[in-house]
Amino acid sequence: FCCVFVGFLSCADDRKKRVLNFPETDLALENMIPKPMKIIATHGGFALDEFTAIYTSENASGFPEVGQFLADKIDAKTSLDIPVNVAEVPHREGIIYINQSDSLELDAPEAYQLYITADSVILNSNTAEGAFRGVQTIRQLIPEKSNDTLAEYKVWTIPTGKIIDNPVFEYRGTMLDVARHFFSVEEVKRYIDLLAYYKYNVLHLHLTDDQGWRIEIKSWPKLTEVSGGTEVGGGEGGFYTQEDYREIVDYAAKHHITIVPEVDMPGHTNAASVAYPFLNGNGKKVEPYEGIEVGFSTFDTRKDTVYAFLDDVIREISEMTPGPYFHAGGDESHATKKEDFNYFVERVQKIVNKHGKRMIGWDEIVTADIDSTAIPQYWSSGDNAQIAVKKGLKMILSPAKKAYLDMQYDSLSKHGLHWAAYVPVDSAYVWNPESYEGIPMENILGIEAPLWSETIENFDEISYLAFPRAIGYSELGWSTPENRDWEDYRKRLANQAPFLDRMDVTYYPSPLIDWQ
Ligand code: TNX
Repeated sequence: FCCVFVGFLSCADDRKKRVLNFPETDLALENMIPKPMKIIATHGGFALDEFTAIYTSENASGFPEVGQFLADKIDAKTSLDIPVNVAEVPHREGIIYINQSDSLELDAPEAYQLYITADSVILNSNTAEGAFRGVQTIRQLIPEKSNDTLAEYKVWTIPTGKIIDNPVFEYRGTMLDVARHFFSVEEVKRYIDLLAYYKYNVLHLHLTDDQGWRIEIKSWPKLTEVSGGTEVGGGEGGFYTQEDYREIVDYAAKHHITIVPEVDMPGHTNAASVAYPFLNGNGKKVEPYEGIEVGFSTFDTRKDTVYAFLDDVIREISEMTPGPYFHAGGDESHATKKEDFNYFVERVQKIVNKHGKRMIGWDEIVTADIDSTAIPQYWSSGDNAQIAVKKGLKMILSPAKKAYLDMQYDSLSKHGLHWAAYVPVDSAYVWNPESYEGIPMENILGIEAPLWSETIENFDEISYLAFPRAIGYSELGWSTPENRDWEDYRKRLANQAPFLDRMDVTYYPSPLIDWQ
């Protein structure tokens, strides 16, 4: 009745003031992935509804953007239009505060604390990055469906309590091979949307291989003019202009995700040599290649012109890449003599460092005389991992038989390979990066799940191989071993289905999971 005379807001305000009778909640039983470090439930409810507003620290860099990101995601999920940092909104209650704070229980760049009471949600973090991770937790706590019996308006109940959270590993990545098959900027953005929700912080792009070169280099234009147009199986390929690449980097940065660019060398370089034959070192005539064999190509490691070329390539890519890493490949260089390989890796590391980046390389690089800033990525050789330990290096764990997203789930899988193993959803989850093959924790920077694309060529096929396994790797990278348990995980995973469906992700419906 009051609405008619004094307007909608004051009427709504009267309704809101009624105490809502929430059914008992349990924050500790929510389906959060990755599982937060510490959860204390207080069994009440916070009403996310049309009266909610978001306020952030306004002078702390990146915080207002994190607040707006949350508002946009709430809108996508609930159609609520939540104002962010709007001064005079009368009668708002049930506020979400996102505060910059340097007095957290944990002093770490991605740490956050979340206090949820009936009146407010308070998210504290020292950095916008930490706040962004905390926002993903809030997103995951918002139920898919509103409760329409609590009040005359729709209410999404967020369980009350406290969460203290921080990741175990500082590097939590996945890799997308855009060389074997090309994926568009839009497809990469969709992938980033999904990774961000599970608190990944790195996306490694495998930009070059025998079958194609995907990144424009202004000083060597034929790389993409000639070798951007080929891919596995004879499709049309594609490549990122420098503007496209910057767009991906910016989009990732808005999701607090670092792009790691990879130029794979000295092997896996047939496409580069097709464009510029002087690079070729295998003594054979180079032809475009659309098969999936590996190990036949190599740069000529003893020519100074090859290093002049690489200086340009690494400089141009590094200039567009704000993150600290440059991945120089180094795997399966079977057509390169051992001493040439080591010489090559040593010279390339100097070029990478000169352009301000830390070099990552596949585990084979450990035989070269690399310095302590180099990061081997363990994919197949336990011996190489032990050499890395002896050299005191930090490494990235991507053991193929556990962490390769392109491995088939089982012999019936529609896509994927199985040279390392079949990797069903439980096998992908049940292992400990903290104690893998006796590698000490201090030698592990983090984990990464690579998605090679010989057998996939569109987003649905990415989805089939990456999901749900990528969700499990996010938990292996973030959550403590005490907080990981297959039986508990498989229930939480089952409850990701509504989110994945809403995002149009055609995940593999593993029979090990009782999908909701
Ligand atoms: C091995 S893993 C490769 C890739 C293939 C992949 C397929 C690695 C460093 N090299 O060239 O795409 O197997 O699973």
